[in-house]
Amino acid sequence: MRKVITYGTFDLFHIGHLNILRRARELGDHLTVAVSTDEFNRIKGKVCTYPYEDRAEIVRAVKYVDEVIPENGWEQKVGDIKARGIDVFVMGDDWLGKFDFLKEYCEVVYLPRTEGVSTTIIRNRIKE
Ligand code: C2G
Repeated sequence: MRKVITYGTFDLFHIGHLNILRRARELGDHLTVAVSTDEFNRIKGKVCTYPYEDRAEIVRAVKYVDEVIPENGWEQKVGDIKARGIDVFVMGDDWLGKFDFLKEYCEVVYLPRTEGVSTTIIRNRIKE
């Protein structure tokens, strides 16, 4: 079984999130998604609209997702990849190159972001 993992906040779930999860799952047979906790988002400097429990539950309900785990910090990726026998690490290409150090442990794939949508754009549109 070819196992894929990806990481993210997934706040105000939108088509860009769905696209990356679908494409990540298509790279293997099993997709684990590590959803950033509220505490880790504070470290990332992100203020979320939805709390972790809601963001994780929404991602868990996506048919491309087989497993959701919490992302508590920057440093857990190597451990996750080893512990879970991950074959492919996937991120959107806004992270291009940032996780190449993981190539020692698994394949690293950066997928094109979905243009024109982001949590920030959605939040600003709601404010208008
Ligand atoms: N994404 C995308 N297209 C968009 C918006 C987001 O493909 N229009 C992708 C991002 O590239 C990322 C995933 O969706 O791979 C989740 O995006 P965010 O929730 O913004 O996650 P981020 O804050 O980038 O957290 O350790 C890694 C971090 O947790 C990544």
